[in-house]
Amino acid sequence: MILALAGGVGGAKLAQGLAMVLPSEKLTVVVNTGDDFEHLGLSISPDLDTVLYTLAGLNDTARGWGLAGETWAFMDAMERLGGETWFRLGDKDLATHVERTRRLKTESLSTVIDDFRKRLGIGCRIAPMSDDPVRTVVQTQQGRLPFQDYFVRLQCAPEVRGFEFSGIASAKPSAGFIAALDAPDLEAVIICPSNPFVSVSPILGLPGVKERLAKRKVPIVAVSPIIGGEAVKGPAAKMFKELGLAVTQESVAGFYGDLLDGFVIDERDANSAARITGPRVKVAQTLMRDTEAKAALARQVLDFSGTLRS
Ligand code: FO1
Repeated sequence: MILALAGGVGGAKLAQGLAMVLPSEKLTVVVNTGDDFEHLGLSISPDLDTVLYTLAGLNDTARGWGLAGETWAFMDAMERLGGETWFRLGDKDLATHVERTRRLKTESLSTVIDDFRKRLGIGCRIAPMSDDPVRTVVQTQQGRLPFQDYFVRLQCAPEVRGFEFSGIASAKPSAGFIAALDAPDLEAVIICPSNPFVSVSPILGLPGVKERLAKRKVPIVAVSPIIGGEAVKGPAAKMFKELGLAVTQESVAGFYGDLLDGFVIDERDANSAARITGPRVKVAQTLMRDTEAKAALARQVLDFSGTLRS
């Protein structure tokens, strides 16, 4: 069994690759919920929805979030009424949020997501990292900002000083996450190319997760979200700079520290391999432009993790 840890777009792409090359019962994808928030009275889980829509083949690849073929009548009507429109909820996407919000009154997020993924025809397991609320807060030079305010409303403009994950100390990993961490047939943990600060950190920071990982003698392999000094998508590179770190593969590997057995970097950064101490390094084509590239990277990551197994 392979456990993949994922945030938004980059994480969803590799998760899709893994889902293409593994039998569905051999894959569990655990997803960050630190980006979740309540908006217009609805429970929004952006990373879970990105993973669901991508694995179902329903995602909008150009925009990077939401559903393909989306329409915006709800947002237009909201604008006419002077309502909040900075966070755009498409008409089709709205159904996900309305139905999730209704069901969360009596069910856990895990149960709702498991049902959604079955209804969307997804074979592998998808679990939120936790059923308890964890909310990422970005510490910036403009003060502390809830994640979506920083990310969408302010377009990641404020300079970052650090991060908090409100609620994490009392949050428990979800049952699906614990089951994967403790699975007797666990073969490897793959950290997808998601933002280390805001997508992967909350998952690894849940109480007991690092301890459970340390007990398992399975390879932990991260795929870097940085290529040639830039993030493929999102503010990861900007965050590294603002936190006083070089935007390099060494910085990404350094962020994960002792946790990693393997680290996958892009061909463009091949010359940094020699400077990475600690994990074994694999150089691969990590830019996932199409489904073939996602499957090819997934295969290489799995083969690499196989060579790390003692
Ligand atoms: N990202 C944006 O940049 N602008 C939006 O208006 C926006 C709306 C949105 C609605 C539903 C959803 O599931 C995601 C949405 N996202 C939007 C993406 C999302 O907020 C971020 O990409 C993630 O939180 C970062 O991983």
